[in-house]
Amino acid sequence: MKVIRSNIVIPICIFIFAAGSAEAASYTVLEGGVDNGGTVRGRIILHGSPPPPRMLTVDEDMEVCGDNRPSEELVVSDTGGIKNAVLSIDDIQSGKAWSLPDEFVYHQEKCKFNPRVLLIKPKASGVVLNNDPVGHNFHTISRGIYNINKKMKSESRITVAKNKIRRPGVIRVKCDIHSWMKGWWIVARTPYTVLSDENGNFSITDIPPGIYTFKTWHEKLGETEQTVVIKAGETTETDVVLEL
Ligand SMILES: [Cu+2]
Repeated sequence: MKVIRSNIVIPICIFIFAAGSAEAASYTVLEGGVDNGGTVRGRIILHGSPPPPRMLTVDEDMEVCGDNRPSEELVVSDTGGIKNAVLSIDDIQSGKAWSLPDEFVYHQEKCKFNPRVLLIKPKASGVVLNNDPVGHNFHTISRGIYNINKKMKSESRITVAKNKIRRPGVIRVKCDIHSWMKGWWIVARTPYTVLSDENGNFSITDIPPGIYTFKTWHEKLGETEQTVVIKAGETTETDVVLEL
């Protein structure tokens, strides 16, 4: 398999919270899948040494929530790989089937959102669980994608009905009782949307050949875009280096 490598250093100084255009064409799944598609893979890497994790003060419900804890806003491996970056190609109108579920599950456990970054299929329904024996106040912030601000009793749930999440984009999640609780919901535009793993690795497969915009998003490091060329049956290797 031919591998095309491009190493790109992109300094980041702007944090863009909102998602891009709301009015892109909707995505169509090709029956029979993508024949002889290409792959883009690589690593998301932090430039330089990571700072020590910021410590979060746990000052409510400590008997359930536990002690002060390191923030997970920037998780970097020993070799500099960045976890929980979102990599996507949004400008594909038709292609492979979705692997994200039609119904997502989101947890609050020991006063922490799990997972920290959740990928969601457009128009998916879902459930938010409070698994803790204390109350939370589940609060989402977005530009009209899905906004809710609701008290949750201990061991309770909120149901998110189908179509309540209106469009792709970024939704910030917080708890108003426990100020350290933070999370993100990323509503994908296409199935060509993945998270980097704990070593910063990612792989997006079955891409129809073409020239696309390859996007990265990270909650702390912001957004980048670059052009990626996908050839039939080939792998394009792209490492993205982000700066604090
Ligand atoms: Cu809470």
